[in-house]
Amino acid sequence: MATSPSAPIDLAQLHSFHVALAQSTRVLSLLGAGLSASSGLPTFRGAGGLWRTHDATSLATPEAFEANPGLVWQFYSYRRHMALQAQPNAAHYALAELARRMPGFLTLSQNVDGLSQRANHPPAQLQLLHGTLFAVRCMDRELCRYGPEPNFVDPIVPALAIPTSGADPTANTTRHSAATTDHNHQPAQDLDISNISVPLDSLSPSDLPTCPKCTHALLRPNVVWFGESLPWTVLETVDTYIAQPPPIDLILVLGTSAKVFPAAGYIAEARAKGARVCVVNTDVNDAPPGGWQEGDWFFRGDAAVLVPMLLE
Ligand code: BV8
Repeated sequence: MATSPSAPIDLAQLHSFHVALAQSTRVLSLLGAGLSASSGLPTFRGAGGLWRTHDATSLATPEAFEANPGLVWQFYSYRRHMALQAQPNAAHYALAELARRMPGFLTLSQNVDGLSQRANHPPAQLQLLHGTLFAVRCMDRELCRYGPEPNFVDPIVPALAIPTSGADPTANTTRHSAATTDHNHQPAQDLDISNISVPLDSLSPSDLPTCPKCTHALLRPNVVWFGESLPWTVLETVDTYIAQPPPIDLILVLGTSAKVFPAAGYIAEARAKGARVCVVNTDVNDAPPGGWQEGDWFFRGDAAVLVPMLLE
């Protein structure tokens, strides 16, 4: 590891990274929630993390959706709203700029927030490993197969609007009527999802987004839930990139705890193809799987500040 975790950025290490980047033609980046933290989007495992109050697997699995579509849709509606309110930060733009100037650069994003896309990251150089909040598809994958279709409507259906903070979200009002008659309601925002005890009996399936094609099945967010395979086209694209010569020069690991697989596994795969690893993270303890190795760079701090410095 090249930079002590507590030191301010080491200019010698920054220079050595710049030299390596200037000599590189094939660079991967692996993006995590920390990249969007400065855009105001909470990470999953950090303080106040979205999943601190709800374990990931209690909200992001097909079984959770099957058991409680109202809560799971509330979680996603809340995140859709937050992401739409957020703006890409300087790191998103710096990565998009690197893609434009380096044809051999490929971004692997674990983020579903749409901020890389809104920073005009060239789409051919952006692989969305875990899908996006802003597309929906029909749950009926046998007969219907509607979608994925882009969808930026917020809230996606009126019943998913969350009461303004003045109102008592726990009031036993049936949300359905409240959402249609009480003009104080506004889309899900600020409130921490874990503080909302939704009278779920009022979120009947008919209140939730339903498929416009088959009209009977629910729509779901086009994200990859735990226990689901990453999209085969994405897997194939990434595997092809990693397998093809010449070797990979660098992998930038930006704002990720690197705990979710197979995404985190790409770090070791890139290393095996000769890549040096550059980590940007606020926490030195979130080392790449397998730990730090000789030649790694570690730049501690906010990705929104450090990534533009690294890629300038
Ligand atoms: C699958 C979409 C098989 C939904 C997400 C080994 C191999 C394969 C699978 C597994 C395996 N071991 C375990 C598994 C199962 C599982 C898994 O990995 N579990 C984990 C919990 C151990 N994996 C799966 O289920 C995957 N599917 O394997 O399928 C299969 C094959 C064929 C057929 C059928 C099935 C699917 C995983 C995808 C899950 N979906 N997202 C949604 O978002 O709601 S994952 C979700 O969590 C995110 O997308 C992201 O990937 C992950 C969160 O990670 P991070 O982005 O890193 O965020 P986190 O908060 O953890 O960390 C933030 C970091 O930023 C921290 O380090 C922090 O210090 C830092 N930071 C904070 N602020 C800043 C900062 N850094 C810089 N600047 C700052 N300002």
